[in-house]
Amino acid sequence: MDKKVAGNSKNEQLEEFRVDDQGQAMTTNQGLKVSEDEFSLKAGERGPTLMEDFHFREKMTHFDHERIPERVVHARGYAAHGEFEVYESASEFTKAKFLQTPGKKTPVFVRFSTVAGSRGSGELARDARGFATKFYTEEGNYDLVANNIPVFFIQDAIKFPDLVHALKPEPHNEIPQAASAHDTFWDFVANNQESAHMVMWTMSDRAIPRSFRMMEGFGVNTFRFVNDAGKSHFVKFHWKPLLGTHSVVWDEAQKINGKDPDFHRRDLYEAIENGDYPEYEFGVQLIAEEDEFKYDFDILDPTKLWPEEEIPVKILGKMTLNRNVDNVFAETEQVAFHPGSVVPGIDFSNDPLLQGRLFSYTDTQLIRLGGPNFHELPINRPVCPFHNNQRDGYGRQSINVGRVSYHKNSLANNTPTPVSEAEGGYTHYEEKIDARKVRARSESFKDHFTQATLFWNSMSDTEKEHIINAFSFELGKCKELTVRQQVLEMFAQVDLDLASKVAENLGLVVQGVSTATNTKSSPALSQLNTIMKPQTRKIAVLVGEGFEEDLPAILADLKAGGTMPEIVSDHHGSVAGADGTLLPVDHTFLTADSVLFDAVYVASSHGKTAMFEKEASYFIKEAYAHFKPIGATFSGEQLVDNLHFTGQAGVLTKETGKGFVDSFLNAIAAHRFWNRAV
Ligand code: HDE
Repeated sequence: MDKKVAGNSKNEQLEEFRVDDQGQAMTTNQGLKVSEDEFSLKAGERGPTLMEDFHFREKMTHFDHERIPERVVHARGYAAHGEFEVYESASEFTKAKFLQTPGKKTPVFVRFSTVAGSRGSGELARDARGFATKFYTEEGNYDLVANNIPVFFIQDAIKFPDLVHALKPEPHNEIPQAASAHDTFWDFVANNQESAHMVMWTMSDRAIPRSFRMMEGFGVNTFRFVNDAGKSHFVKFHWKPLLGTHSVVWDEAQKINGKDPDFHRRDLYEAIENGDYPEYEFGVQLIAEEDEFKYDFDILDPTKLWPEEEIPVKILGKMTLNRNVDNVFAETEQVAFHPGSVVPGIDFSNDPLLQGRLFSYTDTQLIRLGGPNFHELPINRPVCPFHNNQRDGYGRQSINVGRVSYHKNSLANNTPTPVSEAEGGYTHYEEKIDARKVRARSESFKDHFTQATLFWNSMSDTEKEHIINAFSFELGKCKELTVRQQVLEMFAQVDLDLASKVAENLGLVVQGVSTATNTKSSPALSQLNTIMKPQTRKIAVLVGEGFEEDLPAILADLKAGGTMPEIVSDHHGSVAGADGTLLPVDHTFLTADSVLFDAVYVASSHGKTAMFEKEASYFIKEAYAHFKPIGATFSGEQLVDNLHFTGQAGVLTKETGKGFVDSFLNAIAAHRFWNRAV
């Protein structure tokens, strides 16, 4: 896509800061042309380097200072630009200008992330994912700093440092990286039981997404919408991906981390470069102020979700990500999100997690981005003008002219001046508060298990099995028996069957009595009920020399169905069909792996080398073990038959032509076939 597209105010603003070095003479940062960049200035060819070599000093000093601290959480992330378009006016509930007019577009920047790992960690960690969106609105930046899980581990922000210390690699040996499968995390869980609900989610398939393009986003905290008349609603924010919500399986996730630790960013980057722009609908759940106490959970408690069956998600618009960044450091790394960046019509609730978040983000950015002027970085600048009396500090870019930098004043006619609400001035919602100052948790926050059980009840049998396996893996990695036992006792309060099955895998028994009684479920929570489509799915097409002449037409039909067939063979270059047609090879068995694809299409049983059959069989076996659709035609059927997979769910042989393509596309849309006999 043309980076210089007009009509997107953020993109036009960024254009002012883009620098293209290509074709230019090399200079120092002072603009001095450089005559030599490979040799430092020396006293004689074999002599010592001289202090006066300002070019060497400048180049090395800059390099020495190239790194900034990574984010204390959400360090590993990837971002893209896009736009948000309104479907339906939200004026009944909020006066936020960017949500008023159907068809109105607002530029956005979205950063996805894992939470626990360092900047260079594998992207398929079992973890929550960040999903942070900056809307560059005409009233200032609005940040929706969301996750792909709708609840959180803790109820009060003061516990966040404890949670993160427990989750991060253990301090005495810095192990394990980007993983919750260790003693301190589970010790925290067992001793801070408000985490029960979120842990159910992080042990579920939600924590190993197939793609950033296939994840839901949730604002987690309860916010407020306020309309023009001053009426307030409590609101929870949602993103719903138009490709549906899908995950990989745990064995696959671990292997992807080795084969391609950049799997998620590569997927996002390539989809955008291919024009397959990721899309997410934006929705809100609303509760009128007067209904605050109508529910059997506290709507300010961030460990609780609002069941969508009870409080439906109202879809207001759609976000499309359509442009990759030019420079990952300048944009993705330097972007600074803050849940406190709001616009008129959006306000906060008293959710104690949110209240603490409102402090933490700017604070952490002050150290990460080196001072108070990070709002001036191109990626963080609002697209509307900004004026105040804040001055100076590291890296200041604006040259504020004039001598007045205080309010009130007469020398500048008392400007810049605050403006009234009617003129767009932000006013805080005048919530009435009559309370005692206390350090306490509300009684209404004390039920930690009912919704954890709701989540469990809502899972399909397959999803339940994955959760049992996830707990068994994670606790199996804990060294301390007491930690394992405490966690078992805790999750027996969610569901005894769950805890007993995990206990069995660990060679332990649940000792206490389960008090779990909730029998409710929420179908919206199961990923089996999501959107299923084949679009943008990657197919590994295993092809050897002498392939059948119908193959190119089948591949064209698969592409027309929106999938991405890629040729895998035993050598690079191209493979020749029986009629002499050449197909360029995208990958060999050495560079590709079944875990990097959604489906396998076996079009040949042999290749140039004897290794073809062995390598192809391994490829198919692994895809089968991960429940992926497998299609086979021509001699490829034989390979699948040799493995005794013919006739199994999601294994398509014995079909040809258009019939094969249609069935295969349907199978790919189904994502996985959980009901395989072996
Ligand atoms: Fe964050 N969180 N968080 N968080 N969070 C940060 O800010 C924090 C929470 C989320 O791509 C930090 O700039 C506290 C919930 C995302 O740049 C930090 C608490 C949700 C990102 C911070 C929470 C989030 C962050 C670290 C509990 C989902 C990455 C770097 C009270 C709604 C944004 C930074 C990006 C980042 C604090 C809990 C989402 C330390 C204190 C709940 C997506 O300020």
